[in-house]
Amino acid sequence: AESYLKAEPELKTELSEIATAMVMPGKGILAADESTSTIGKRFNDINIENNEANRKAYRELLFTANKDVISTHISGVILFHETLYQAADDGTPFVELLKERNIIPGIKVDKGVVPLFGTNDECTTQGLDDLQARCIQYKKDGCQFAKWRCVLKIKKGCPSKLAILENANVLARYASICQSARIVPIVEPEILPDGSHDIHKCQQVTEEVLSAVYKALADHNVYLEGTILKPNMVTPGHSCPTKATPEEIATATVTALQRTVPPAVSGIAFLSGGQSEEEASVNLNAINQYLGKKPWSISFSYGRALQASVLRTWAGKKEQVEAAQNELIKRAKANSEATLGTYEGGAVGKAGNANLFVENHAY
Ligand code: 5MM
Repeated sequence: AESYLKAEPELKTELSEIATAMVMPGKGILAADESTSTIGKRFNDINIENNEANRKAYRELLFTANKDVISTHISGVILFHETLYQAADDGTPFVELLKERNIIPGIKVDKGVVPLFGTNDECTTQGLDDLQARCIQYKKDGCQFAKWRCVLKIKKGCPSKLAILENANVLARYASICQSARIVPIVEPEILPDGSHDIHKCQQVTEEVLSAVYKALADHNVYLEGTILKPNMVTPGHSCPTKATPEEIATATVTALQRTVPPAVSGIAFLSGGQSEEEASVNLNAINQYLGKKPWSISFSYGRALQASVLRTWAGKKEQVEAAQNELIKRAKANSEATLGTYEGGAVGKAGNANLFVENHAY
């Protein structure tokens, strides 16, 4: 107990410093942690074979985009296990490439979603068993933060109380283990956009889910200043006939967060959830422009909304690498401005307003 008390202030300082750097105004996170099967789906769209060499070439493209520009807009990158141990063609480990760019390496530590037996196709996320040992190793290997994604669904009778409680608890247990290994947990309870529900329903469910998550984090003694929340924006369901403006999305999203996320939390980094690249930027900008109480830094942790144009432009061709990197820079800059509420719109890339929605994105 004595050593715990002695270590505690230093651990807290370390965690809150990492978390603060991850959501520094003007910067956000590139979610490049697609598991092998998920990157396979992205590669399939551009007719690329899903093999190790192609996965490495693609991630090298991302991490070697113009050094000065990328380090101004991107604070951290979430990696998949395989990527953490890969190196560029010239032998430089990817982790070193990121550190040279002042980008914090992070790691996806969940092992994917699994069904919750006895529910209406709801799920939980696995990966707790050896998590402590993995986190200790990842910290040694340069990772300062981790990510764990849980998935909740809106449909008749869902999300159930069981799904809400189970996912809140597993996120809290994950967060506690990460912090014990000096790793900042990104807590991601994603409510999928599938469905025809309206924005009010999404807001109500988001509030219910987030309050359960913060109750569980408190029960598990998680140090909130050393955490980042990665939530969905509050939007109408994907097939809802009534669309919402960025201002309506901002109002509903910030209201839900105000009601449920303690001010102690260092930052909020939204997922893009199948929004088009431009929508994800414009909505984040509207959220940051929204006049109202926002005691956290509000940023992005986008996967599809930072990579769709990059993938389409690259299409596996060496001669397209630079053009693809420029697409990444374009999106990173737009989202960087959106964290400051100064994005004026119009930085449309190759994927433009293309809908990046993937049905039942639960993998
Ligand atoms: C980048 O995709 C992440 C990894 O997914 P899998 O573990 O299922 O392969 C995913 O968790 C992602 O970080 C979040 O869904 C946010 O990404 P989007 O595309 O919604 O911004």
